[in-house]
Amino acid sequence: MSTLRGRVAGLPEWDRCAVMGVVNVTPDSFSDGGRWFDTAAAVKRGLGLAAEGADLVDVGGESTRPGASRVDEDEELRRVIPVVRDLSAEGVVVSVDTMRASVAEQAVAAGAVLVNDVSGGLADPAMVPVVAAAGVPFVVMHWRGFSADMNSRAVYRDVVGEVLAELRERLDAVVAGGVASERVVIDPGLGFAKNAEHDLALVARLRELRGLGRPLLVAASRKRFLGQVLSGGEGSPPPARERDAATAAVSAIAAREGAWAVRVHEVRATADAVRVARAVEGAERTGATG
Ligand code: PMM
Repeated sequence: MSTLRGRVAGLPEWDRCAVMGVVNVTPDSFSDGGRWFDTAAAVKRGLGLAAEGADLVDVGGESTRPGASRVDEDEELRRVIPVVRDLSAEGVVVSVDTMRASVAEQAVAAGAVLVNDVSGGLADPAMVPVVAAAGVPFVVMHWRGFSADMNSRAVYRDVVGEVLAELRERLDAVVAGGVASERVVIDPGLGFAKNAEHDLALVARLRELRGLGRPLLVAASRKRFLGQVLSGGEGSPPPARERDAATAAVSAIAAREGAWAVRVHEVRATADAVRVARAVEGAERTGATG
């Protein structure tokens, strides 16, 4: 099934959908903000996620929740770099979640092996050249603009078709900019300039995104669309921290649809979900008749 999932040059290969645990070193991230807002606590959290089964740990210092304003560069560096350094030194496979080339560059120097840019290189013109020069894998997410006003850009006639076309354009641009295509991961950017209906359509049709020929990262964890699904559109949605079972359900779906990795805040249930998906894949392959 690795043909379905694809391989990312420069990273370990897992025999199932990989689990990326999230450490947001921010005071305001919508789902876990504030809890890991100092280096020691963030490192401890990252090690805990790895112990629970995270294959990679994604460290970010800037909240991208809808309406969020930007953090300044020095502050982002101060939050992220020591956490990347300490986790890498402990043998954790670290990715850095940043839209800034300077942060990506210093994080790679501190041990990060993957750059996860929610803007797909659009926010900072220096990002693609930095990633190309560093020779590290790069996550290109579907993005239509900064969080402050992204909800106004959630307008589509055919969300899957448009996300596919816009991702293809970014993929071509980053490859033209010198990033090896074998190192590019694509991501539909659930919740970024998308409403719940858009997010669900994308989850339903993940397989079509695999048509871009690159491994797929899916990051549904605790997002608004899950809150809306759980509230049934009535009453207030459950708080972010009560959306982990729903997140694990999406992880199982994504793994079955051939996602290369899922990015989650709570690792344990998703680590189980991707293993169940692998076992089902195995049964499918051997054509077990029971
Ligand atoms: N979402 C968030 C942050 N980073 N990275 C990728 N590749 N894809 C995403 O969808 C994504 C991301 C926002 O969620 P958080 O604040 O809960 O981490």
